[in-house]
Amino acid sequence: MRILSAFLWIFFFHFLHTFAQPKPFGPVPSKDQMNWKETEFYFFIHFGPNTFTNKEWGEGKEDPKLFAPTQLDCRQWASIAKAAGAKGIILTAKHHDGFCLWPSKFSIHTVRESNWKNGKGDVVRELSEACKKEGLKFGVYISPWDRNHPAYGSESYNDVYVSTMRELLTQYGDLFELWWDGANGEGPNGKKQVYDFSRFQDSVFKWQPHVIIFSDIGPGTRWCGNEKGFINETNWNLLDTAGFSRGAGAPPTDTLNRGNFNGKNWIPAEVDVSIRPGWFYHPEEDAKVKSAAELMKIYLESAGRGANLILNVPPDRRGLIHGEDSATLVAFGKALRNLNANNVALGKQAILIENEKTLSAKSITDGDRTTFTTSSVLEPSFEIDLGEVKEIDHVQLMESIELGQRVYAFIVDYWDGAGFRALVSGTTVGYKRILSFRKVKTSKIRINILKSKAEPVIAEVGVY
Ligand code: FUL
Repeated sequence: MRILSAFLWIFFFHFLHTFAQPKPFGPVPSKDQMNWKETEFYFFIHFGPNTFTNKEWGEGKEDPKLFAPTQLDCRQWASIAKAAGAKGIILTAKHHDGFCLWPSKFSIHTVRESNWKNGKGDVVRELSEACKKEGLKFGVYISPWDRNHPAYGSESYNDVYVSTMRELLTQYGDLFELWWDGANGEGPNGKKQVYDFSRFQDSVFKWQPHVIIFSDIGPGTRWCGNEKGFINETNWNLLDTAGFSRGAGAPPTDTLNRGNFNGKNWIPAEVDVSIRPGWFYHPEEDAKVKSAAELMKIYLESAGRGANLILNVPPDRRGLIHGEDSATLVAFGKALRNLNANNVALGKQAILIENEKTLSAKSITDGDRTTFTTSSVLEPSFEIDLGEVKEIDHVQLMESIELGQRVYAFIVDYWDGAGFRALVSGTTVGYKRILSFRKVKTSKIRINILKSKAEPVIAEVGVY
Protein backbone atom coordinates (compact mmCIF):
# COMPACT_ATOMS: atom_id res chain seq x y z
CA MET A 1 0.00 0.00 0.00
CA ARG A 2 2.79 2.41 0.99
CA ILE A 3 4.69 1.66 -2.20
CA LEU A 4 1.56 2.22 -4.25
CA SER A 5 0.85 5.55 -2.60
CA ALA A 6 4.48 6.65 -3.10
CA PHE A 7 4.09 5.82 -6.80
CA LEU A 8 0.89 7.79 -6.97
CA TRP A 9 2.59 10.82 -5.39
CA ILE A 10 5.49 10.65 -7.85
CA PHE A 11 3.04 10.36 -10.71
CA PHE A 12 1.05 13.31 -9.35
CA PHE A 13 4.11 15.60 -9.10
CA HIS A 14 5.31 14.55 -12.53
CA PHE A 15 1.83 15.31 -13.88
CA LEU A 16 1.85 18.71 -12.15
CA HIS A 17 5.20 19.59 -13.66
CA THR A 18 4.30 18.45 -17.15
CA PHE A 19 0.77 19.66 -17.47
CA ALA A 20 0.21 22.36 -14.87
CA GLN A 21 -0.75 25.51 -16.67
CA PRO A 22 1.31 28.47 -15.47
CA LYS A 23 -0.74 31.54 -14.60
CA PRO A 24 -0.67 34.41 -17.11
CA PHE A 25 1.62 37.26 -16.10
CA GLY A 26 0.64 40.89 -16.78
CA PRO A 27 -1.32 41.91 -19.91
CA VAL A 28 -1.81 39.15 -22.50
CA PRO A 29 -2.88 39.16 -26.17
CA SER A 30 -6.50 38.55 -27.18
CA LYS A 31 -7.27 35.56 -29.40
CA ASP A 32 -7.63 37.96 -32.35
CA GLN A 33 -4.24 39.51 -31.59
CA MET A 34 -2.72 36.01 -31.54
CA ASN A 35 -4.23 35.19 -34.95
CA TRP A 36 -2.91 38.49 -36.25
CA LYS A 37 0.52 37.82 -34.69
CA GLU A 38 0.78 34.55 -36.59
CA THR A 39 0.21 36.49 -39.85
CA GLU A 40 3.64 38.01 -39.14
CA PHE A 41 4.56 39.35 -42.61
CA TYR A 42 2.23 40.89 -45.17
CA PHE A 43 2.15 43.36 -48.06
CA PHE A 44 1.01 46.97 -48.07
CA ILE A 45 -0.25 48.27 -51.42
CA HIS A 46 -0.25 52.03 -52.06
CA PHE A 47 -2.12 52.67 -55.29
CA GLY A 48 -4.37 55.47 -56.58
CA PRO A 49 -4.22 58.83 -58.40
CA ASN A 50 -0.74 59.48 -56.92
CA THR A 51 0.52 56.56 -58.99
CA PHE A 52 -0.41 58.54 -62.12
CA THR A 53 0.53 62.06 -60.96
CA ASN A 54 3.86 60.90 -59.50
CA LYS A 55 3.03 62.31 -56.07
CA GLU A 56 3.15 61.01 -52.50
CA TRP A 57 0.29 63.15 -51.18
CA GLY A 58 -2.43 64.06 -53.68
CA GLU A 59 -4.36 67.26 -53.15
CA GLY A 60 -7.80 65.78 -53.71
CA LYS A 61 -8.43 67.99 -56.75
CA GLU A 62 -7.05 65.51 -59.28
CA ASP A 63 -9.31 64.61 -62.21
CA PRO A 64 -10.57 61.04 -61.52
CA LYS A 65 -9.91 60.31 -65.23
CA LEU A 66 -6.19 60.39 -64.40
CA PHE A 67 -6.72 57.03 -62.68
CA ALA A 68 -6.15 54.88 -65.77
CA PRO A 69 -4.36 51.57 -65.19
CA THR A 70 -3.99 49.72 -68.48
CA GLN A 71 -3.41 46.14 -67.26
CA LEU A 72 -4.50 46.12 -63.62
CA ASP A 73 -4.30 42.56 -62.29
CA CYS A 74 -4.75 41.97 -58.56
CA ARG A 75 -4.05 38.26 -59.09
CA GLN A 76 -0.49 39.23 -60.04
CA TRP A 77 -0.15 41.22 -56.77
CA ALA A 78 -1.47 38.29 -54.74
CA SER A 79 0.71 35.68 -56.42
CA ILE A 80 3.84 37.80 -55.88
CA ALA A 81 2.85 38.29 -52.22
CA LYS A 82 2.55 34.52 -51.92
CA ALA A 83 5.92 33.91 -53.59
CA ALA A 84 7.53 36.42 -51.20
CA GLY A 85 6.21 34.47 -48.21
CA ALA A 86 3.69 37.17 -47.19
CA LYS A 87 0.47 35.99 -45.56
CA GLY A 88 -1.81 38.93 -46.37
CA ILE A 89 -2.28 42.25 -48.19
CA ILE A 90 -3.52 45.64 -46.96
CA LEU A 91 -4.72 48.07 -49.64
CA THR A 92 -4.96 51.88 -49.48
CA ALA A 93 -8.70 51.83 -50.25
CA LYS A 94 -8.65 55.60 -49.63
CA HIS A 95 -5.47 57.68 -49.18
CA HIS A 96 -5.30 61.34 -48.06
CA ASP A 97 -6.49 62.59 -51.51
CA GLY A 98 -9.89 61.03 -50.74
CA PHE A 99 -10.04 58.97 -53.95
CA CYS A 100 -11.94 55.74 -53.30
CA LEU A 101 -10.68 52.59 -55.02
CA TRP A 102 -14.24 51.24 -54.76
CA PRO A 103 -17.45 52.95 -56.02
CA SER A 104 -18.43 54.53 -52.69
CA LYS A 105 -21.91 55.99 -52.42
CA PHE A 106 -20.53 58.68 -50.10
CA SER A 107 -18.11 60.30 -52.53
CA ILE A 108 -17.98 61.53 -56.12
CA HIS A 109 -14.22 61.05 -56.25
CA THR A 110 -13.95 57.31 -56.94
CA VAL A 111 -13.11 54.62 -59.52
CA ARG A 112 -16.70 55.10 -60.77
CA GLU A 113 -15.78 58.61 -61.99
CA SER A 114 -12.74 57.25 -63.89
CA ASN A 115 -12.72 55.56 -67.29
CA TRP A 116 -11.10 52.40 -65.91
CA LYS A 117 -13.46 49.54 -66.84
CA ASN A 118 -15.91 52.25 -67.99
CA GLY A 119 -16.43 53.30 -64.39
CA LYS A 120 -17.62 49.79 -63.46
CA GLY A 121 -14.42 48.65 -61.74
CA ASP A 122 -13.74 48.01 -58.04
CA VAL A 123 -10.12 47.47 -56.98
CA VAL A 124 -11.13 46.53 -53.42
CA ARG A 125 -13.39 43.77 -54.78
CA GLU A 126 -10.72 42.47 -57.19
CA LEU A 127 -8.00 42.37 -54.55
CA SER A 128 -10.20 40.83 -51.86
CA GLU A 129 -11.12 38.04 -54.30
CA ALA A 130 -7.52 37.52 -55.43
CA CYS A 131 -6.41 37.24 -51.79
CA LYS A 132 -9.10 34.67 -51.07
CA LYS A 133 -7.95 32.57 -54.03
CA GLU A 134 -4.33 32.64 -52.87
CA GLY A 135 -5.25 31.93 -49.22
CA LEU A 136 -4.05 35.39 -48.14
CA LYS A 137 -5.67 37.58 -45.51
CA PHE A 138 -7.02 40.94 -46.63
CA GLY A 139 -7.15 44.35 -44.94
CA VAL A 140 -7.74 48.01 -45.76
CA TYR A 141 -6.16 51.39 -45.10
CA ILE A 142 -8.84 54.08 -44.87
CA SER A 143 -7.29 57.51 -44.36
CA PRO A 144 -9.35 59.60 -41.94
CA TRP A 145 -7.70 62.69 -43.50
CA ASP A 146 -9.57 63.52 -46.70
CA ARG A 147 -8.41 66.38 -48.93
CA ASN A 148 -11.37 65.97 -51.29
CA HIS A 149 -14.55 65.52 -49.32
CA PRO A 150 -16.52 68.79 -48.99
CA ALA A 151 -17.76 67.80 -45.50
CA TYR A 152 -14.20 67.41 -44.15
CA GLY A 153 -13.65 69.87 -41.30
CA SER A 154 -17.25 69.66 -40.05
CA GLU A 155 -19.10 67.29 -37.70
CA SER A 156 -20.93 65.69 -40.65
CA TYR A 157 -17.63 64.33 -42.03
CA ASN A 158 -17.54 61.94 -39.06
CA ASP A 159 -20.85 60.52 -40.37
CA VAL A 160 -19.32 60.26 -43.86
CA TYR A 161 -16.24 58.48 -42.51
CA VAL A 162 -18.37 55.99 -40.58
CA SER A 163 -20.52 55.32 -43.68
CA THR A 164 -17.39 54.88 -45.79
CA MET A 165 -16.05 52.36 -43.30
CA ARG A 166 -19.39 50.54 -43.26
CA GLU A 167 -19.15 49.93 -47.00
CA LEU A 168 -15.64 48.52 -46.73
CA LEU A 169 -16.24 46.53 -43.56
CA THR A 170 -19.49 44.91 -44.63
CA GLN A 171 -19.13 44.20 -48.36
CA TYR A 172 -15.73 42.56 -48.79
CA GLY A 173 -15.67 39.62 -46.36
CA ASP A 174 -13.49 39.23 -43.26
CA LEU A 175 -10.76 41.81 -42.83
CA PHE A 176 -7.77 40.95 -40.67
CA GLU A 177 -6.54 44.52 -40.18
CA LEU A 178 -7.74 48.09 -40.54
CA TRP A 179 -5.10 50.81 -40.92
CA TRP A 180 -5.74 54.23 -39.37
CA ASP A 181 -3.16 56.73 -40.44
CA GLY A 182 -2.22 59.40 -37.90
CA ALA A 183 -2.14 62.25 -40.48
CA ASN A 184 -4.72 64.99 -39.80
CA GLY A 185 -4.22 67.88 -42.21
CA GLU A 186 -6.54 70.43 -43.71
CA GLY A 187 -9.38 69.61 -46.06
CA PRO A 188 -10.63 71.46 -49.17
CA ASN A 189 -12.12 74.27 -47.05
CA GLY A 190 -8.88 74.80 -45.12
CA LYS A 191 -10.28 73.25 -41.93
CA LYS A 192 -8.96 70.34 -39.89
CA GLN A 193 -11.27 67.59 -38.74
CA VAL A 194 -11.89 66.68 -35.11
CA TYR A 195 -12.11 62.90 -35.46
CA ASP A 196 -14.56 61.00 -33.28
CA PHE A 197 -12.32 57.98 -32.80
CA SER A 198 -14.37 56.37 -30.06
CA ARG A 199 -17.42 56.35 -32.36
CA PHE A 200 -15.24 55.10 -35.25
CA GLN A 201 -13.94 52.26 -33.09
CA ASP A 202 -17.37 51.18 -31.84
CA SER A 203 -18.64 51.11 -35.44
CA VAL A 204 -15.68 49.05 -36.63
CA PHE A 205 -16.15 46.35 -33.98
CA LYS A 206 -19.88 46.20 -34.71
CA TRP A 207 -19.16 45.21 -38.33
CA GLN A 208 -15.85 43.35 -37.93
CA PRO A 209 -15.53 42.16 -34.31
CA HIS A 210 -12.25 40.33 -34.99
CA VAL A 211 -10.40 42.99 -36.99
CA ILE A 212 -7.11 44.34 -35.63
CA ILE A 213 -7.02 48.13 -35.68
CA PHE A 214 -3.65 49.68 -36.41
CA SER A 215 -2.86 53.22 -35.26
CA ASP A 216 -0.13 55.00 -33.30
CA ILE A 217 -1.70 53.63 -30.11
CA GLY A 218 -3.66 50.60 -31.33
CA PRO A 219 -5.89 49.23 -29.83
CA GLY A 220 -4.93 46.12 -31.87
CA THR A 221 -1.41 47.02 -32.98
CA ARG A 222 0.80 50.10 -32.58
CA TRP A 223 3.05 52.00 -34.98
CA CYS A 224 6.74 51.19 -34.47
CA GLY A 225 7.75 54.87 -34.50
CA ASN A 226 9.69 54.91 -37.81
CA GLU A 227 9.24 53.99 -41.48
CA LYS A 228 12.74 52.55 -41.91
CA GLY A 229 11.94 48.90 -41.22
CA PHE A 230 13.16 48.12 -37.72
CA ILE A 231 11.96 47.70 -34.17
CA ASN A 232 14.23 48.09 -31.16
CA GLU A 233 16.12 45.02 -30.02
CA THR A 234 14.21 45.42 -26.76
CA ASN A 235 10.61 45.22 -27.90
CA TRP A 236 7.82 45.03 -25.34
CA ASN A 237 4.35 44.17 -26.60
CA LEU A 238 3.05 46.49 -23.90
CA LEU A 239 2.09 50.14 -24.20
CA ASP A 240 0.69 52.82 -21.92
CA THR A 241 -1.87 54.87 -23.82
CA ALA A 242 -3.40 57.01 -21.04
CA GLY A 243 -3.04 60.68 -21.96
CA PHE A 244 -1.98 59.92 -25.55
CA SER A 245 -3.94 60.18 -28.79
CA ARG A 246 -3.44 59.32 -32.46
CA GLY A 247 -1.35 61.62 -34.66
CA ALA A 248 0.28 64.66 -33.02
CA GLY A 249 -0.60 63.45 -29.51
CA ALA A 250 1.05 60.03 -29.94
CA PRO A 251 3.69 58.69 -27.51
CA PRO A 252 7.33 59.58 -28.37
CA THR A 253 8.67 57.56 -31.30
CA ASP A 254 11.30 55.96 -29.09
CA THR A 255 8.57 54.65 -26.79
CA LEU A 256 6.65 53.27 -29.78
CA ASN A 257 9.86 51.58 -30.92
CA ARG A 258 10.42 49.79 -27.59
CA GLY A 259 7.01 49.61 -25.94
CA ASN A 260 6.73 50.10 -22.16
CA PHE A 261 8.39 47.65 -19.73
CA ASN A 262 5.41 47.90 -17.39
CA GLY A 263 2.81 48.94 -20.00
CA LYS A 264 -0.81 48.39 -19.05
CA ASN A 265 -2.09 47.26 -22.46
CA TRP A 266 -1.06 44.49 -24.85
CA ILE A 267 -0.44 46.51 -28.05
CA PRO A 268 2.25 44.84 -30.18
CA ALA A 269 4.23 46.74 -32.79
CA GLU A 270 3.86 46.65 -36.56
CA VAL A 271 6.84 47.74 -38.68
CA ASP A 272 5.80 49.56 -41.89
CA VAL A 273 8.37 50.12 -44.61
CA SER A 274 8.40 50.44 -48.40
CA ILE A 275 10.39 48.36 -50.87
CA ARG A 276 11.12 51.69 -52.64
CA PRO A 277 11.96 55.14 -51.22
CA GLY A 278 8.34 56.32 -51.71
CA TRP A 279 5.03 54.74 -50.70
CA PHE A 280 3.57 55.22 -54.20
CA TYR A 281 5.13 54.11 -57.48
CA HIS A 282 7.53 56.56 -59.15
CA PRO A 283 9.32 55.47 -62.36
CA GLU A 284 12.52 57.26 -61.30
CA GLU A 285 12.74 54.87 -58.32
CA ASP A 286 12.91 51.71 -60.46
CA ALA A 287 16.65 51.53 -59.78
CA LYS A 288 16.14 52.05 -56.04
CA VAL A 289 14.16 48.92 -55.20
CA LYS A 290 15.56 47.25 -52.07
CA SER A 291 17.55 44.05 -52.67
CA ALA A 292 16.59 40.64 -51.24
CA ALA A 293 19.47 41.03 -48.75
CA GLU A 294 18.12 44.41 -47.60
CA LEU A 295 14.65 42.88 -47.20
CA MET A 296 16.14 40.05 -45.14
CA LYS A 297 17.86 42.58 -42.85
CA ILE A 298 14.47 44.31 -42.43
CA TYR A 299 12.75 40.97 -41.73
CA LEU A 300 15.33 40.04 -39.07
CA GLU A 301 15.06 43.46 -37.43
CA SER A 302 11.25 43.44 -37.36
CA ALA A 303 9.67 39.95 -37.36
CA GLY A 304 12.97 38.61 -35.96
CA ARG A 305 12.49 40.96 -33.00
CA GLY A 306 8.92 39.99 -32.28
CA ALA A 307 7.06 42.61 -34.40
CA ASN A 308 4.86 42.16 -37.45
CA LEU A 309 6.23 43.39 -40.79
CA ILE A 310 4.08 45.21 -43.37
CA LEU A 311 6.11 45.67 -46.56
CA ASN A 312 4.81 48.20 -49.07
CA VAL A 313 4.95 47.13 -52.73
CA PRO A 314 3.39 49.83 -54.94
CA PRO A 315 2.00 48.76 -58.33
CA ASP A 316 2.98 50.86 -61.37
CA ARG A 317 0.81 52.77 -63.86
CA ARG A 318 -0.14 49.58 -65.66
CA GLY A 319 -1.60 48.33 -62.38
CA LEU A 320 1.09 45.66 -62.10
CA ILE A 321 3.97 45.11 -59.71
CA HIS A 322 7.06 46.15 -61.64
CA GLY A 323 9.63 43.53 -62.70
CA GLU A 324 12.34 45.04 -60.49
CA ASP A 325 10.15 44.59 -57.40
CA SER A 326 8.90 41.13 -58.28
CA ALA A 327 12.44 39.82 -58.96
CA THR A 328 13.68 40.98 -55.57
CA LEU A 329 10.53 39.67 -53.82
CA VAL A 330 10.80 36.21 -55.35
CA ALA A 331 14.47 36.05 -54.30
CA PHE A 332 13.53 37.23 -50.80
CA GLY A 333 10.79 34.58 -50.55
CA LYS A 334 13.36 31.91 -51.37
CA ALA A 335 15.79 33.28 -48.76
CA LEU A 336 13.00 33.33 -46.18
CA ARG A 337 12.16 29.68 -46.83
CA ASN A 338 15.88 28.82 -46.54
CA LEU A 339 16.11 30.70 -43.25
CA ASN A 340 13.56 28.33 -41.72
CA ALA A 341 14.47 25.23 -43.70
CA ASN A 342 16.97 23.33 -41.64
CA ASN A 343 16.22 23.33 -37.92
CA VAL A 344 18.87 20.95 -36.57
CA ALA A 345 17.29 21.08 -33.09
CA LEU A 346 13.94 19.69 -34.27
CA GLY A 347 13.03 16.57 -32.28
CA LYS A 348 16.38 16.62 -30.47
CA GLN A 349 16.84 16.08 -26.75
CA ALA A 350 16.28 19.21 -24.67
CA ILE A 351 16.58 19.71 -20.93
CA LEU A 352 15.70 22.43 -18.46
CA ILE A 353 18.28 23.11 -15.77
CA GLU A 354 17.07 24.83 -12.62
CA ASN A 355 18.44 24.73 -9.08
CA GLU A 356 20.98 22.18 -10.33
CA LYS A 357 18.17 19.77 -11.24
CA THR A 358 17.59 18.70 -14.80
CA LEU A 359 14.15 18.10 -16.23
CA SER A 360 12.93 17.20 -19.68
CA ALA A 361 12.16 20.17 -21.96
CA LYS A 362 11.23 18.22 -25.06
CA SER A 363 8.35 20.58 -25.90
CA ILE A 364 10.83 23.31 -26.89
CA THR A 365 12.16 21.22 -29.78
CA ASP A 366 8.91 19.55 -30.89
CA GLY A 367 8.17 22.11 -33.62
CA ASP A 368 4.81 22.88 -32.01
CA ARG A 369 4.47 26.46 -30.75
CA THR A 370 1.46 25.62 -28.63
CA THR A 371 3.40 23.34 -26.27
CA PHE A 372 5.86 24.91 -23.84
CA THR A 373 8.24 24.29 -20.97
CA THR A 374 7.98 26.41 -17.89
CA SER A 375 10.57 26.81 -15.21
CA SER A 376 10.04 27.33 -11.50
CA VAL A 377 12.95 29.79 -11.22
CA LEU A 378 13.55 33.16 -12.92
CA GLU A 379 16.96 32.24 -14.35
CA PRO A 380 16.88 28.71 -15.77
CA SER A 381 19.01 27.30 -18.57
CA PHE A 382 17.86 25.17 -21.47
CA GLU A 383 20.24 22.77 -23.16
CA ILE A 384 19.75 21.13 -26.53
CA ASP A 385 21.84 18.18 -27.63
CA LEU A 386 22.04 18.22 -31.43
CA GLY A 387 23.21 14.58 -31.44
CA GLU A 388 26.16 15.31 -33.75
CA VAL A 389 28.36 18.24 -34.75
CA LYS A 390 26.51 20.73 -36.98
CA GLU A 391 27.49 24.00 -38.57
CA ILE A 392 25.02 26.69 -37.44
CA ASP A 393 24.57 30.46 -37.89
CA HIS A 394 21.28 31.44 -36.25
CA VAL A 395 18.88 30.51 -33.47
CA GLN A 396 15.22 31.28 -33.03
CA LEU A 397 13.49 31.56 -29.65
CA MET A 398 9.77 31.79 -28.98
CA GLU A 399 7.98 32.63 -25.75
CA SER A 400 4.42 31.53 -25.03
CA ILE A 401 3.18 35.09 -25.14
CA GLU A 402 -0.37 33.90 -24.50
CA LEU A 403 0.86 33.75 -20.89
CA GLY A 404 2.48 37.20 -21.02
CA GLN A 405 5.85 38.50 -22.17
CA ARG A 406 8.52 37.76 -19.58
CA VAL A 407 12.16 37.39 -20.65
CA TYR A 408 14.40 40.45 -21.06
CA ALA A 409 17.98 39.19 -20.96
CA PHE A 410 19.49 35.93 -22.17
CA ILE A 411 22.70 34.54 -23.53
CA VAL A 412 23.21 31.66 -25.96
CA ASP A 413 26.27 29.41 -25.48
CA TYR A 414 27.65 26.72 -27.76
CA TRP A 415 29.69 23.64 -26.84
CA ASP A 416 33.20 23.87 -28.30
CA GLY A 417 34.14 20.28 -27.47
CA ALA A 418 35.58 21.05 -24.03
CA GLY A 419 33.16 23.56 -22.53
CA PHE A 420 30.42 26.08 -23.21
CA ARG A 421 31.36 29.42 -24.77
CA ALA A 422 29.22 32.53 -25.18
CA LEU A 423 27.87 32.88 -28.73
CA VAL A 424 25.32 35.67 -28.75
CA SER A 425 23.10 37.55 -26.31
CA GLY A 426 19.69 39.19 -26.47
CA THR A 427 17.18 41.14 -24.44
CA THR A 428 13.46 40.52 -25.05
CA VAL A 429 12.12 37.42 -26.83
CA GLY A 430 8.34 37.78 -27.25
CA TYR A 431 6.59 35.88 -30.03
CA LYS A 432 9.81 35.32 -31.97
CA ARG A 433 13.44 36.33 -31.61
CA ILE A 434 15.99 35.44 -34.28
CA LEU A 435 19.70 35.89 -33.55
CA SER A 436 22.32 35.51 -36.27
CA PHE A 437 26.03 34.96 -35.65
CA ARG A 438 29.23 33.84 -37.38
CA LYS A 439 29.14 30.17 -38.39
CA VAL A 440 30.21 27.76 -35.64
CA LYS A 441 30.48 23.97 -35.49
CA THR A 442 28.90 22.53 -32.39
CA SER A 443 26.93 19.63 -30.98
CA LYS A 444 25.20 21.41 -28.08
CA ILE A 445 23.50 24.73 -27.46
CA ARG A 446 22.63 26.28 -24.11
CA ILE A 447 20.30 29.19 -23.47
CA ASN A 448 20.76 30.94 -20.16
CA ILE A 449 17.89 33.19 -19.16
CA LEU A 450 19.41 36.05 -17.16
CA LYS A 451 16.44 38.32 -16.52
CA SER A 452 12.74 37.60 -16.61
CA LYS A 453 9.73 39.39 -15.09
CA ALA A 454 8.25 36.02 -14.07
CA GLU A 455 9.19 32.35 -14.54
CA PRO A 456 10.06 31.98 -18.27
CA VAL A 457 7.65 29.99 -20.44
CA ILE A 458 9.50 28.89 -23.58
CA ALA A 459 7.54 27.53 -26.53
CA GLU A 460 10.24 26.73 -29.10
CA VAL A 461 13.98 26.94 -29.71
CA GLY A 462 15.18 26.43 -33.26
CA VAL A 463 18.83 26.07 -34.28
CA TYR A 464 19.81 26.55 -37.93
C1 FUL B 1 1.85 57.92 -43.61
C2 FUL B 1 1.15 58.55 -44.81
O1 FUL B 1 1.12 59.96 -44.72
C3 FUL B 1 1.93 58.06 -46.02
O2 FUL B 1 1.49 58.62 -47.21
C4 FUL B 1 1.81 56.54 -46.05
O3 FUL B 1 0.47 56.19 -46.33
C5 FUL B 1 2.29 55.93 -44.75
C6 FUL B 1 2.08 54.45 -44.67
O4 FUL B 1 1.64 56.53 -43.66
O5 FUL B 1 1.42 58.45 -42.41
